[in-house]
Amino acid sequence: MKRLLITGAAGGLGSVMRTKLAHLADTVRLSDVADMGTSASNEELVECDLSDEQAVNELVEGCDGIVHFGGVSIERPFRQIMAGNIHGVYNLYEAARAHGMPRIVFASSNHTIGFHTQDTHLQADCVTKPDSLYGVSKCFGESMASMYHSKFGQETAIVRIGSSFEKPTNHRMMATWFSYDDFTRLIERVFSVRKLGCPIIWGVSANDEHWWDNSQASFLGWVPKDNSEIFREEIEARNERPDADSSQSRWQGGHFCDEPIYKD
Ligand code: NAI
Ligand code: 15L
Repeated sequence: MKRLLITGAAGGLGSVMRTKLAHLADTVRLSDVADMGTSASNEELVECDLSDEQAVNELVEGCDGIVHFGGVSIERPFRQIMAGNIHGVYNLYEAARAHGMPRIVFASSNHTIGFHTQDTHLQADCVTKPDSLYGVSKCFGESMASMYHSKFGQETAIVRIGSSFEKPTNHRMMATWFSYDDFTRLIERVFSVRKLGCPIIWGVSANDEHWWDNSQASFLGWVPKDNSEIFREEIEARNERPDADSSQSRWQGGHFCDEPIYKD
């Protein structure tokens, strides 16, 4: 494609993926409210607050694909979540509608289903059970993707990311870890299949411990390759196993289930 937009480019995933996804487009447009560093020769940097409707409209113009990482990524007061994840997602989908409906990868989260117990195996069409205002905002994003698909034909890959970091850092992440390379290969498939639609895909590697079944997204031809087991010794040496009745052991969303409602 000619131009790929990556929002949230200053964040943990954005700063890794700006390099890993560079081969997908002639130009990669990067946006964030935070500092994105210096641009490589194939990059355009655009400072943009996702809650600014006009700015997002201009940001999306001329883009053939979007990887939407931008927004609040943990539990925060509602005002912040509303700006980044509610207004921000509305602005993104309206801008996409105005500019030829480029295919979108929406970074959703396991916190949409965090209050399912860890002994439950879930399909993509399971009932949501958000564990936080943050999780609720990601349910909103998933619903926006679905509505814009049904009404206008906008295509989105809704990726319910588990824990996408360099490596797992606790016992829960043995089941939720999603390697950067598996995520990269998933995004490559999303932009190469002829017809995408609006599937929900569990963003998780091929971990021995697992709670999520991706068979409903098998049409993508994406098969994760990495496995958190290679980190097992390190995890067990560094972390005590949490009590069986703690949120870390009981709920899929782990400690997000214990978060209070934060006030400004
Ligand atoms: P992050 O917090 O490191 O990056 C998010 C970026 O969005 C930040 O650079 C921040 O400045 C930017 N941002 C926040 N509000 C904004 C606004 N109003 N306007 C413009 N930019 C704004 O998060 P991370 O880990 O890189 O995650 C990326 C996306 O993936 C997030 O949407 C997160 O919710 C989602 N996700 C990540 C997971 C992970 O394991 N890394 C797991 C599940 C979901
Ligand atoms: C998320 O949704 C967060 O954005 C990320 O920071 C992690 O907390 C991840 O979920 C997780 O559940 O490990």
